[in-house]
Amino acid sequence: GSMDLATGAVHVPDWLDLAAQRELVTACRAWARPPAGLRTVRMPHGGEMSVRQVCLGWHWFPYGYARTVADGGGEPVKPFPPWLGDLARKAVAEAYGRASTEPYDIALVNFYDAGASMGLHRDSDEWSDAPVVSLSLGDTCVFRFGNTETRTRPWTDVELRSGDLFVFGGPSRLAYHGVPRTRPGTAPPELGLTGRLNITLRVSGLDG
Ligand code: MD3
Ligand code: FE
Repeated sequence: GSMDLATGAVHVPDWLDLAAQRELVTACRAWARPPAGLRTVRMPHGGEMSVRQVCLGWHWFPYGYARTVADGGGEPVKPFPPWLGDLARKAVAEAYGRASTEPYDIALVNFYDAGASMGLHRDSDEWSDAPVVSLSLGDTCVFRFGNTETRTRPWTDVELRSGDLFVFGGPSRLAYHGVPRTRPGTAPPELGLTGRLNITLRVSGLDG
């Protein structure tokens, strides 16, 4: 069954069966290939994120979106396939128990190797309040869900496992969150995946 972590933050463990997980891993591997493939995100003050990322539909950079790989070679970003939008609406429908007609048009795929982590942040670069859909594949991680006011406590740590769905909408849409660590070696062996993948599906609120 699903669990509400906060209003609008719904965790559905084991939402994807193994066959669906394998299909998504295969798709992520294809998206990771150049051009406009996997890249290291550079922060404006010179740091690099330990998580590597590939974008579909819109290219994310700190702090905005573009149609080309702004911090790479300027290649056009890969298209967002319609089936991912269908999957996002189905995820929202099942997590919230109501239909979704939101125009999902962005996928951000994060690749975590054994030492990778993501600091506490808010996702505020989208011009839409549509829920963010998160799908986890591979190694288990510790996911930290904070509050909407400060980057400090209170927060709650939950484990996200391969196949889990999380939907973040309503008052949780702008909550601070991060991934302090993964648990290397915990991926289901049948996936043939080293590390962790997270796919977030979003509505840009941008046109075209
Ligand atoms: C809560 N990704 O890509 S997924 C991100 O596991 C990101 O790679 C993490 O944070 C990951 O921005 C966490 C869970 C998640 C995603 C988006 C959210 C939680 C969220 C947006 C708003 C609130
Ligand atoms: Fe985020």
